Amino acid sequence: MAGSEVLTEITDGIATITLNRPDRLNAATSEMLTQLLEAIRSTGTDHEVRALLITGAGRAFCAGQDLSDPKATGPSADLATLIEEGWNPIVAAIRGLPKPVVVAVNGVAAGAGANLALAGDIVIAARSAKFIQAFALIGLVPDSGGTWALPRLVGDARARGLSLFGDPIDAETARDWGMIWDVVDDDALVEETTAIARKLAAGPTLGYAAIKRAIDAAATNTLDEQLDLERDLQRELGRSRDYAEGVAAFMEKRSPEFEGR
Ligand code: T3D
Repeated sequence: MAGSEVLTEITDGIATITLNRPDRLNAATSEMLTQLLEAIRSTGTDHEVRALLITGAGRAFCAGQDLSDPKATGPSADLATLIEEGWNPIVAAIRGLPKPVVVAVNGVAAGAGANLALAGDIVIAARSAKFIQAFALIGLVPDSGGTWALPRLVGDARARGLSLFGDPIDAETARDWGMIWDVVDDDALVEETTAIARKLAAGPTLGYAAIKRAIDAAATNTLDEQLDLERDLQRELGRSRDYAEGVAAFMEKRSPEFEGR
């Protein structure tokens, strides 16, 4: 499948979605955001797909909103509409997707591009990648979930510093601060992230969906509510074929063959 600005390829249960405006560092136009949302939604409902892998073409992951788009900066620009119709549904779709989303940050991730990356479940950056909360540099507030995700990931002090200064942080600092899962050498990024996506695509998809849901719910639940949610999710999972297979494989001392149901 191919839109011109977002490419989608499905192989071995993995949908690889590539942001594809490399000459603009994959800065997003409204058209690109529409294509990205469509790619996430359609692969999300495709039963053959059990993991998503999002990356960027060329030397950048994504430089955020395309600032040369008159819709973003012209006299009639309505940033709320751009965010409401463009970035917000994408972040919500990734967070709410009942499948694991791996993000391969192949280069700089700036502005909404950084927060798009942070919406993923497992974020792996190339060693040369950088994360920039560039918003304050142009008089804006971090969007696309940045003010929600950053304090949770790196704590209040670092979230404020990153947002107020807009300085780049390198991939190793992002990992050491708990912003992302791991860093790999640039030339190993594709291989490593594909291996991770492959492992997740062969895993217990319903269980993964429940893990995503429970961890997200913990952001607002009380402990009692969370205990109830875990109980309810476990009740459902206890009836799944993958649970039966997981237990059988353990007892038989073999690797499980999960089907995602
Ligand atoms: O505005 C709204 O709609 C509200 C929503 C806002 C969400 C946001 O994302 S706001 C934040 C927008 N993004 C930024 O402010 C980042 C802007 N880009 C940069 O700061 C730098 O380009 C980078 C730090 C990302 C990379 O720097 P560098 O030196 O590696 O590359 P470069 O030379 O700056 O960029 C290469 C080309 O990409 C260049 O074009 P040229 O000179 O070759 O014709 C540059 O203008 C273009 N480019 C990079 N980012 C954007 C962009 N063009 C349009 N929009 C961009 N965001």
